[in-house]
Amino acid sequence: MKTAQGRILKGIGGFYYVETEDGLVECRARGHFRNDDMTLLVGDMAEIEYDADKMKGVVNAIEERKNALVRPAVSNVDKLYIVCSTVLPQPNLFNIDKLIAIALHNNIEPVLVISKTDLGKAHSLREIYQKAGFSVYETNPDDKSGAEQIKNSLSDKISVFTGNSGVGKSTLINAMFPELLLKTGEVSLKLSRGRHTTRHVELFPIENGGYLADTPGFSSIDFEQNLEIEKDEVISCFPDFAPYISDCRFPDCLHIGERDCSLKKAVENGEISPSRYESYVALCKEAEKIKPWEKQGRSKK
Ligand SMILES: Nc1nc2c(ncn2[C@@H]2O[C@H](COP(=O)(O)OP(=O)(O)OP(=O)(O)O)[C@@H](O)[C@H]2O)c(=O)[nH]1
Ligand SMILES: [Mg+2]
Ligand SMILES: [Zn+2]
Repeated sequence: MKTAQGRILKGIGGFYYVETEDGLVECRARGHFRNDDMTLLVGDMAEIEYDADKMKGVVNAIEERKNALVRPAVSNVDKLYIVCSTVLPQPNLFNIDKLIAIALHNNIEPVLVISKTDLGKAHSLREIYQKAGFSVYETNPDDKSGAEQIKNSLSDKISVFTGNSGVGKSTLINAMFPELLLKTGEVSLKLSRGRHTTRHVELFPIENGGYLADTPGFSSIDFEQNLEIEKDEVISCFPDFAPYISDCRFPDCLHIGERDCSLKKAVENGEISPSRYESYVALCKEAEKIKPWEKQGRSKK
């Protein structure tokens, strides 16, 4: 038996596939993980014991996580690439803003990727998110430079691609790393929805260091994911609002119904995009509804 430390690259049917110097080792988790109600995640650094001839082993322990996302289920993430298409499916700004908030709350850098720029205009999306201070990339299959720029932004990090089913996550990853030969699927024209082609999260090592993850997409309807924070913390997930919130009349202003609110003035003046503000208000409302027992940070468990 050999011991090693390596990253979990995928997990399927109760097996975890851990990267070692000998290659990918198929591991089971020791029973105590189940007893502690702890699920291992793709992205975890695992301590394993394995038989190098059979390439099978067990995970004995995992290192403390930097962060953990629920959906997609992946840990130790540095950058979250939120992919949205100009059309087919239509972008949902609230879901984008929620994903950005989830990323920031977990100390992850959010990045916006606008796909299908051959089918529709990227301009208004780009403007909203560039103005808010985030990195924005554009891609389509005929534009090699977009994929190239994104590829150059990946090194030495764990980068996760998320977004609706059918926006083109796997297509983009194939454009950057053709050797991966990821499966892609047509979008249903009738429903303007993807077909959930990617079925599990998988991390791929990148030749110059770092990893990238393809993940299963969601549809706008089943995108249910709570931010799990207090109402007064939501504002910290909107760093673009920070310059505008010091002059409100009330020091504890939540910037929703109050008078003389400098954030609302910034929206009226066009300094903040109305959709960003609407998402903020909607997330505050959601935070109010979450029950206290749902808030217990699952993240670091
Ligand atoms: N015209 C156009 N089509 C694209 C573009 N990107 C992806 N597609 C097409 O969109 C469809 C869905 O692409 P996928 O890469 O499978 O989408 P996905 O985001 O991985 O979807 P899931 O795995 O279901 O989450 C495929 O038919 C792609 O060929 C693009 O930039 N322009
Ligand atoms: Mg896919
Ligand atoms: Zn205010």
